[in-house]
Amino acid sequence: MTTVHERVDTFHDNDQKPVGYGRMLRKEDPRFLRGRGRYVDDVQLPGMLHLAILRAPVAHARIVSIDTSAAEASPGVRAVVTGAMLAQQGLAWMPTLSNDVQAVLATDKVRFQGQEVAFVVADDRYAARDALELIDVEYDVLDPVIDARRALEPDAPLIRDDLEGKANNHCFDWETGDEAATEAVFARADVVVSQDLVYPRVHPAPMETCGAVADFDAVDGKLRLWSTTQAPHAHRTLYAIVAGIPEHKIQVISPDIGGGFGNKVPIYPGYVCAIVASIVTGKPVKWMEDRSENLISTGFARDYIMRGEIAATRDGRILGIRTNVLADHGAFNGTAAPVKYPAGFFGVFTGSYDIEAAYCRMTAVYTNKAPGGVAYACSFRITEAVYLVERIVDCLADELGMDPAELRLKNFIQPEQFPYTTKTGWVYDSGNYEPTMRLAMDMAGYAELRREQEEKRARGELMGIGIAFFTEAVGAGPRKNMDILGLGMADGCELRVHPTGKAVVRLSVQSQGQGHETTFAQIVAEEIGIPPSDIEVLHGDTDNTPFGLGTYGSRSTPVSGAAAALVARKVRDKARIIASGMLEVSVADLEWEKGAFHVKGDPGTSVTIQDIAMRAHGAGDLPEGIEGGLEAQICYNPSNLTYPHGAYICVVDIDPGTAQVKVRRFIAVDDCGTRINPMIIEGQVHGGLTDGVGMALMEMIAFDEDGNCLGASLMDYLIPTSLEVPDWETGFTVTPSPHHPIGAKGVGESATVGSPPAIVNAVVDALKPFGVRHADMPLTPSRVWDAMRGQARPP
Ligand code: MCN
Ligand code: CUN
Repeated sequence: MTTVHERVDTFHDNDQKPVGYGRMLRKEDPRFLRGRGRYVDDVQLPGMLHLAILRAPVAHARIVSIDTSAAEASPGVRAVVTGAMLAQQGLAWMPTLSNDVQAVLATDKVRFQGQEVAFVVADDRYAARDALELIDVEYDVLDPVIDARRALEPDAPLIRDDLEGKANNHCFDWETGDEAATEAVFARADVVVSQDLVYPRVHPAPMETCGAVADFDAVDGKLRLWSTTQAPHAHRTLYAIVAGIPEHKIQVISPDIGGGFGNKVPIYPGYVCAIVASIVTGKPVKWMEDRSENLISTGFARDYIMRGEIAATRDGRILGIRTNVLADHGAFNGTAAPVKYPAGFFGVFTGSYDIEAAYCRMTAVYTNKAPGGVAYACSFRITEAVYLVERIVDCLADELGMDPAELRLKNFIQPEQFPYTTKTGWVYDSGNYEPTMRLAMDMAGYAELRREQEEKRARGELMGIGIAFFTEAVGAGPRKNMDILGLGMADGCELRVHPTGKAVVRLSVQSQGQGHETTFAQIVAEEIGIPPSDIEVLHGDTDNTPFGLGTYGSRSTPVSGAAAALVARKVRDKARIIASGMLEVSVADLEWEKGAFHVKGDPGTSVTIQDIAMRAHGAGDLPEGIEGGLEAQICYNPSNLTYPHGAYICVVDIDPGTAQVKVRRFIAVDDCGTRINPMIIEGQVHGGLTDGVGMALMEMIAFDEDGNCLGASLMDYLIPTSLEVPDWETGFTVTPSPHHPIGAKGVGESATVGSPPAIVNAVVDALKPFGVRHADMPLTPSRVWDAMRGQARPP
């Protein structure tokens, strides 16, 4: 349900009008809706073999011996490979995206349940899986470290004894802000509130699991790899570095992807195993993990234990925010984040507020759990940061006896303060927070909701209203301070207009369901007036697209979107010169009107972009110095991130008898600057809000004390369905980004970032009559029940 009237052109693309931004059905949907998507598992190559991975049954153990003889003798088996065999080729370990190393196959120890130990290549998937059962591994089981707090105890078992000189489970320390200045504002504050918070380990759980088909051609030395990757170019460079195969001999193809949500950013051992298997057997090899493998071994998200502190004056002026974080990185630091940001963009934990000082100290540890860390629509850890600040602001409101909306409105960064440099050094490009907040309050009928709540409380009914306001930093990023493994975070784009005026635009980013084939065609259409249906978007194939770092951190629109607009403008500039020749006037005498140039003051004398395309390729002279063809390419280096914001309000009812939380209403007002396709934006927001309900109320990857993963299937790892979510009420404001060529900001992760604190704030608000000030996610009935009874279960 969209409650706010929109002033955007609604159009039908099949009218073939020169159009750009606006609602438009997705060009990719006809194939998806008809089951014609082409996913990695749809790739079938002649003679293709199948690979299955043997995984560690325990969380921490020394490998004593591995006997593969029975497996090798099993029918249909072509090869059985262990870590020791990979070690002989120097391939047992690979670099992670955070300058750590990760075992491709374990050689010395297994360090988390589900870790890759050996693989079998066989004629079919069944033979491969059957043979796994025949591999005999003897383990010497060690005590595991499951709790991050335990990891730092002096007598804790050492997990990373592979790292030279490593004597403990410490992964990294990081700090940001000014400790002394923060200390000073805390010392003079009237009110200081602190709260311990846990953002539990969750998992993106995309519909399609991870997989790859590797095809190494020994004759031409070329490796073709179809894989579920959100960043095909970055992956190719890493394979080139690890395997020593030059980049022009590697083609990474990322076909249709059934959801990524950050899960498909890292390089997984399975991809490398498939490559090795193809080289060893000389055949194409497919590896597709199953759901349990995906849940236990691939990139998790969050797992932050946080203490938040907030200092304020008695009348509600926020002075400072301080936080201490213990980050659980699992067995290997496989976090995907720019090198200089080991904690991702957590530094934006000062939120949307104009405060005097801030400080964060973080310690990250290794534990016997799967690696990962940055995934699940996290905007590089902004999810954790926004949860922290929006929870402690609510705790402060509670302490001050102030309305949480009023407290936020009182402390917002003001529109004239932008660009605003936060106390941790982030430069927010633009924002206008109060109208966004007011719109959400109007849509919710905030005052009326509070009255209703009062009446219900008097009757003993439990109703809660929760607010969250967020600012995100998306569009990584300026190359001066952002790179992943030395690769600057820029993106290329190439646009070619064919003689008949149809076009193809090639991107370095890769859609996992966000609708890029539609929205990038719209960006180009807006600039050169060719209808989106005449513009083909190509992505996900390194041989056919320009280099760039890929899709995550909601960076496609901020970075590639800018590239697409600018490359189209380059083409238009050339078209203008050709038009001046065709109309025999000077360039200065031409006026552009979407899709055509006409002579100033004479709209009847014009040439369309299609006419120009034909002339660019056809017979007849071109103006002096102009080459034939109509195409351009660009590499876009963003000067800053973009900072979308939003105001979310959640209304919950809690059954006092069962402690079941029902999200009755959810109002989401998002500001992502210029909106390219409002329908797609709404879809992104709906999806993210649903994720938020999952995280706030249902989802958690839990472990028992031995390190057994208790969330290894969708029976145990609960994700929301349409039954658990309300009809979303969405609205928007538009504050363009001043440095982005079309003023657009990212939106793909906004709702996942903003919704969990709104829901938790609503639940805590509902539980106020019980004196509850905080309860940790996921707020399952048992946790809510415990909170009502004044107990807290360990996370
Ligand atoms: N958009 C728009 N106008 C804007 C901003 C965005 O019309 N001002 C459109 C874009 O054109 C694009 C979509 O919204 O079609 C998302 O754009 P953007 O915010 O740039 O995010 P990305 O395209 O980079 O997508 C990445 C983001 C991330 S990081 C995760 S995680 C996530 C998300 O997208 N994973 C998703 N949304 C997802 N949606 C689907 N269906 N599947 C996933 O795996
Ligand atoms: Cu953090 S999940 Mo998205 O950036 O691919």
